Amino acid sequence: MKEKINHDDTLPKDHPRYESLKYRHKIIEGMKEIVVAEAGLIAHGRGECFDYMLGEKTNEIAEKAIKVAVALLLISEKPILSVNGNTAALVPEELVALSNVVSAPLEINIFYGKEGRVKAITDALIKAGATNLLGTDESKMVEIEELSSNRRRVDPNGIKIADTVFVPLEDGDRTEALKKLGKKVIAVDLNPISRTAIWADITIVDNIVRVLPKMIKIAGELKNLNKEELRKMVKDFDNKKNIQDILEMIKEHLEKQKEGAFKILE
Ligand code: PTJ
Repeated sequence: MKEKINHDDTLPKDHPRYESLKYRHKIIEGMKEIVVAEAGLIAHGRGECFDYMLGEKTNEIAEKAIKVAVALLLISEKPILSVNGNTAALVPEELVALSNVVSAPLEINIFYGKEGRVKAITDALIKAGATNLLGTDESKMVEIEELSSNRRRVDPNGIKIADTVFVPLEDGDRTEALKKLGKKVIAVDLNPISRTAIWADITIVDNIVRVLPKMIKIAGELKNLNKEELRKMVKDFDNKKNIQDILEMIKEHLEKQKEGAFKILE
């Protein structure tokens, strides 16, 4: 076996799974730098599995949720973008760009509180151009009582006082706690029936690596609309229907695969 198999530069660009392998390797490299938790590899694999069932592309249902999510960020008084290890490894520059375009600070908030991880994630985001970072000074954190995991430790100027929190790739308990505190939650989760997906106000069922570039582009467009139009988009959105539509779409996609998947053999 070739050495350095984990390095991006050894991946042949014409490999049929190049994109997928590229992000897989980012996660592995991120784990070596302790940006990504060990469990982050498992979470990524679970995401890949759901992505297959979505055809590994952004569908029109997710596209609509993305648009409404951007509208909500733009009308919020104190929006915050929560960052964990996986997102910092996969899409650091895009997180910074979205933060700038919707004027929402990035807050590091991790589930696995291994020593040195906050610093490693801080460094990765600064390298990607971040200037407005919260959640970096562990001595200043306050607690969300409704939560028992490490995610209860939040920045007093960030998630604690936020009205809207963007939570990409989340484990199960926080969205429920944030909702009970009266906050709006936007989730990005490839699993449409995770607890996070179900509890969120707006669930984008798509891969974070495709979602962020779209959000950045759409934010540029929606910024020109007046707040009333944006409010109406948010008010008209039905997250239960959104998730049910995605589940229907997955069923249809799998049905098509019964025949379609074998076309590569012809
Ligand atoms: O960095 P930390 O310590 O905050 O930990 C982050 C992880 C992701 C390890 C932690 O939050 C965790 O254990 O999450 P779960 O419970 O595995 O849930 C992650 C969810 O994200 C799963 O439903 C996955 O399907 C989904 N997911 C994984 N990769 C992606 C994704 N969703 C969107 N885009 C992805 N690339």
